[in-house]
Order: sequence, then structure tokens, then C-alpha cells
Amino acid sequence: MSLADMRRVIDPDTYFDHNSPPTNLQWAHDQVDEFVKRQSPDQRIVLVTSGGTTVPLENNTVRFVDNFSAGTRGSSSAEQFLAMGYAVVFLYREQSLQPFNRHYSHNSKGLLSYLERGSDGQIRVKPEWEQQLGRDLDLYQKFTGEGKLLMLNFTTLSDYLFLLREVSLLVASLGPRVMFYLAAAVSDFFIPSHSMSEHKIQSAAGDLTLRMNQVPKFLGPLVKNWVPLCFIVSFKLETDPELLGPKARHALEKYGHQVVIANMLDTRKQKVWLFTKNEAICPAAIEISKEDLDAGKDIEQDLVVELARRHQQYISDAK
Ligand code: 9Z3
Repeated sequence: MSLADMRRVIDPDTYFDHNSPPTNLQWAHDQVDEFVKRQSPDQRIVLVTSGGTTVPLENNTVRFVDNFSAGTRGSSSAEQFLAMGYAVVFLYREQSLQPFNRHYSHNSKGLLSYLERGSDGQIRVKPEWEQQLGRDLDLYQKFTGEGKLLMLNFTTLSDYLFLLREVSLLVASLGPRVMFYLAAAVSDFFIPSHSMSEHKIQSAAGDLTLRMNQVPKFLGPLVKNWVPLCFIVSFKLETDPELLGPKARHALEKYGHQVVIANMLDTRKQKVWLFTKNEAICPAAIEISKEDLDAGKDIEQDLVVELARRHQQYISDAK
């Protein structure tokens, strides 16, 4: 690849000219457009991104690089935002956890274990699941029916970036009352379309060596150009505790947005830190006990309450 080619690839502004949009882009555009028009003028809106992006190794993709994210953070947070009165655009990895459905879709039990055939021959939910399932079904139908929950799905890194930009440009004019809650685990490396094998990589050539490019840093254009007035929360994930604080601080300084939530891979369900301009040295920690975690409490309940409070302050300050 020539230097000019490399520059083109890693420049966020031209990324979109060199990669193909997802097939659901126009559909997503129309859905978000309608969704936004349906909301009242003071409705708080949040874009929650959730789950991991894939990175294809071939243009006709047989193989891809994936990551660990299950979408727990995003789907649980979306439920909490809805409970707090937000309208939620949920941009999630296909097949990852979804709000309200998440309790049933990805556990070891499987759909059939929730059902039984009654004496009348009809299939029904087992009595021990009726209450919980009924509650989740009611909430899901209420929020989708009222036009407060819109779900858009992505699979690849490229799908994600196109959809993120599309949603951003559609909500930008709503300003401070829109929050971006970027919990998706987005790949740092990818193979540009024009460097990828067109067809399935063949094993006859022996071992496979991969060379991946760095993904352009999209938080920069998002904060500066796409949605400069919105309230932006990004996440920083590390596995080395020494790196977490410095990297979170660095992101905050570099992009100048409102909140960086730092989490460690193995404790992410129990503890997170909120870095802001005024709390860059001493970030606020949100933590739940092991007992609460085991009893089914989600840390997102406390996290989202805190973020909604800060978002409200941001909206008031902007007036
Ligand atoms: C996160 O850090 C999320 O909290 C998790 C949630 C992905 C850890 P799960 O889906 O996990 O509940 O299983 N998301 C952001 C990860 C990320 O890609 N951050 C980038 C980075 O760390 C910056 S935007 O460099």
C-alpha cells in the first residue's frame, strides 16, 4: 500500500469513501428520522451502542476477528435509561443481548425450557417464569409501542461506523438533550476493503500472517464535528490496571468530551470509574457488592442514574 493509500485509510473523514455501507443504512436512516420526529421537544434521547464489532478477513467473508463483548452493559443500560424516561436508540451487534430479551436469549437454558404444554394441549409459559417474563414482555411492548425504543443492528466494524455517523448526523440538531453512551466494544484494528482477500483465504499457501491497520479514531470527529452539542460518554476498557487511569485521562484530554467511563475486563460488572474534566485525578467510582451482583443487581442501575443526573445538569447549563 502506498503512503497516500495509508493516509486515506486512517483518516476518519475519508474512511467512508473507501468502505461499503451496510445494507440497512437507508432503513436505519428512515427509522431514526421518524423516531426523532415522534419525540416531544424536551424529550431526552440516548444512543446506546452495545456489543462487539467484527473485522472481516475476506471481502466475501468466511472468517472474521471478533471480541468478547456480550452486550450486557449496553442492554442493561438501555432498560435503565427507558425506566428513567429516556427515548433510546439501541445500536447493537446482531445476536448480542437486547433489552428485556436479554434474560432469556443467551443463557444455557434455551427457549424451550421456559415452555410447557398444558392439559388443554396449548403451549404456555411455565408458571415459575410467568411473572418475570410477563414483566419483561409488558415493558418491551410498552416502550416499542410508545416509540421510545428503536433497535438498529450492526455486525462489522464498518457497519457500526456508518450507522454511528448516520444516527449522529440525524440527532445533532437536537443538541444537549441527546446523550451518546458508547458501550460497544469497537475493534482497534481492521483490514481495509481494498487490502483484503476477495475470496476465502486458501490454506494451500501455508501459515497465515495478518497485517491490520489501525482503525481511525472516530471519537474525534464525533465530538468535534458530528454532534458537538451533545453529551458524550465513552468507555475505556483495559486489562492492565496500570494503564486504565492514564488511558481514560488521555481520552478525555484528547477528545474533550464529557465523561469517560473506565472499566477493567474482569471487574466490569462490579466497578467502574467516571472520569470528567473536574474529576480527572480523582474519578468517581460506582461499585456494587458481590452479594448484590449475585442477587441479580446490575451496576448499570446506579451508573445510569448518575449519568442521567449529570446529563440533566449539562442540559440546564446549556440553557
Ligand atoms: C466497554 O468498555 C464496555 O463496558 C464493555 C462491556 C465492552 C466492557 P459487555 O458487553 O462488556 O457487558 O460484555 N466498552 C468500550 C470498549 C471500547 O472499545 N473502548 C475503546 C477503547 O477502550 C474506546 S471507544 O479504546
